[in-house]
Amino acid sequence: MVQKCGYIAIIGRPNVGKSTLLNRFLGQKISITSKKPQTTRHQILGIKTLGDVQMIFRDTPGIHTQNKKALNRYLNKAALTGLHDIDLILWVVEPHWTDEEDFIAQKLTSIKTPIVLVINKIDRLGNRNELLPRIEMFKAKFPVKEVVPISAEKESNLDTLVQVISHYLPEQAFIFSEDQLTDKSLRFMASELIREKLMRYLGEELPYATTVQIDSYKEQEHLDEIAATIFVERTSQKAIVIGKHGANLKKMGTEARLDLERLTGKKVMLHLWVKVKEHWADDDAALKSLGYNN
Ligand SMILES: Nc1nc2c(ncn2[C@@H]2O[C@H](COP(=O)(O)OP(=O)(O)OP(=O)(O)O)[C@@H](O)[C@H]2O)c(=O)[nH]1
Ligand SMILES: [Mg+2]
Repeated sequence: MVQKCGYIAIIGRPNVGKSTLLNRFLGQKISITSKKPQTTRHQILGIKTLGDVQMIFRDTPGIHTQNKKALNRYLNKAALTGLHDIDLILWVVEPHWTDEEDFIAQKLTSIKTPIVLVINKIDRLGNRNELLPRIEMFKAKFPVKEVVPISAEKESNLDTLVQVISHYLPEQAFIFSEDQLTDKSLRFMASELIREKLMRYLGEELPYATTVQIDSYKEQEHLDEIAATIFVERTSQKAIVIGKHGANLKKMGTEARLDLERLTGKKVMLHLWVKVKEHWADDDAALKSLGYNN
């Protein structure tokens, strides 16, 4: 049996549904998602082996044009590095073109890797007849190999997308074992699942002032014990994260713990602290110490 195997980067502006697409491909949540832009902050590999084809997906942070802080620069770099060395790029868009698509198009012109344009969220189009003109519009804006309309959330047309992807993968032996789902450690997953709750439950701006560090992760046979620190930039933010009588922290901690129990299949004890670290998002050294390494 000839095996096919290759790397596929999922790129696009923030909030278009890249991580949702990855999770739906894999049938498991390995990349966190939220209604807010800039949810993903790291490159995350998700591996799917289907018969004689192994697809190694790389989820990436949303590419954006407001380069305000060191963290923003880090995110764009994490999204755009390594695009030369892979087999296929899935450029995910919503059914309309924005300035950020222009910015991405410009970044992609010098890259030789084949690009498939994935129009996500087609469930939002009121009328199916709107789809064709939009596909034509995208093709006129940027020459791509193929355009595949999908809805990640409703899992529509994902089979077609998988077939298209397989076509671009080289014949070579699998790189990962067939049952491996991601390259990330439980420690990383724990910090991400906590950060997902911050993205989902804190107000509009506050999530961007937070990050999570795992202080210790003790794996035991029936129980994993995790201690983690949530960093914020100011004391006033600390109070909001904790909430009245600790209510916010408790709610977010419980949800993260339940996700972690689902992931590990064990009981989890999660200890959460909140600390102030000024300017962590605008300081390269601080970013590095918090695990943002390019
Ligand atoms: N209606 C609809 N919503 C979707 C679809 N796919 C994703 N979403 C929603 O879009 C929002 C953003 O999804 P994410 O997967 O976090 O987006 P992302 O592109 O990874 O975002 P960043 O990591 O911030 O770059 C979430 O609220 C998803 O539920 C879809 O097919 N249809
Ligand atoms: Mg994402």
